[in-house]
Amino acid sequence: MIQLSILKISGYGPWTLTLGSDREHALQMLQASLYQEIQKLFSEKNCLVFLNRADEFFVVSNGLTLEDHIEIQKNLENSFDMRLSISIGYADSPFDANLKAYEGKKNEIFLNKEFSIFGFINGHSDHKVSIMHFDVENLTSRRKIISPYETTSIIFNLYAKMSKFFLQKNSLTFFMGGDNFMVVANDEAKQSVKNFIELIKNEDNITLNCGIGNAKNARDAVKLATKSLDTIREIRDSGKEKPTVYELSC
Ligand SMILES: Nc1nc2c(ncn2[C@@H]2O[C@H](COP(=O)(O)OP(=O)(O)OP(=O)(O)O)[C@@H](O)[C@H]2O)c(=O)[nH]1
Ligand SMILES: [Mg+2]
Repeated sequence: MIQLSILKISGYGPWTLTLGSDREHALQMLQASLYQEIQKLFSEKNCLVFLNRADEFFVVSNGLTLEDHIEIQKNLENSFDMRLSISIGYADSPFDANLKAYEGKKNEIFLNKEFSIFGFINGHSDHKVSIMHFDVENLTSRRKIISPYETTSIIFNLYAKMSKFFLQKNSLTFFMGGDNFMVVANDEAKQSVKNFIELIKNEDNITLNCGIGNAKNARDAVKLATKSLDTIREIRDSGKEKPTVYELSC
């Protein structure tokens, strides 16, 4: 079971227009500082925030109650002039949790009207979260022969393929920076990882490594996913044959 909280800036589009046309630098600074604060507030509560198109944020919020969300809203209201809505959903698959959150907002199902919180909440639970951390093998050596922008183009093409592939498995992919991607996964996605790695090897000649982490909250799952990825590197660097996928649970 995954609980997702989707934060969106309220009335952002019309408000940006009020800044005039010399606004892009200001919007970029605002979005970056908003992301910093949101990641800080949620990670302190053992969640992890995934940046979605810069003005929207997906939080894997397993274990978080309505009171926790209200506390975060109060903090954000103190720090920023703008308001954010939070849509919460939970389901067996990450994609369905996103649908529930969407439905809650669309149908104006309020969990708390004063703080613009919509949807359905599971709160305290001991269901598990699975995160897959993907990384390109030896991107550094490619960068020696491919220019920075061409490298970006390759990474974004990979992102598009990964998002499409894992959406078909009802899972959600996010780009984390560099050559790193994380998938908020269900069992179906985990079972298809080797197929995806093989597909990308055949189509694009890119080798991917994948660390998987399973835990009761997102931050622990991400920690274990990254630890799994680092374990693949350690096995490789010790000269032994490395696995392409490694999984840890707690
Ligand atoms: N978001 C995120 N970015 C990372 C992480 N580790 C590295 N990076 C980024 O990824 C880039 C590439 O680093 P690596 O993946 O370690 O380099 P590599 O040459 O591909 O080496 P291997 O992955 O070990 O084969 C770095 O410049 C960072 O920008 C991480 O844990 N999270
Ligand atoms: Mg890499």
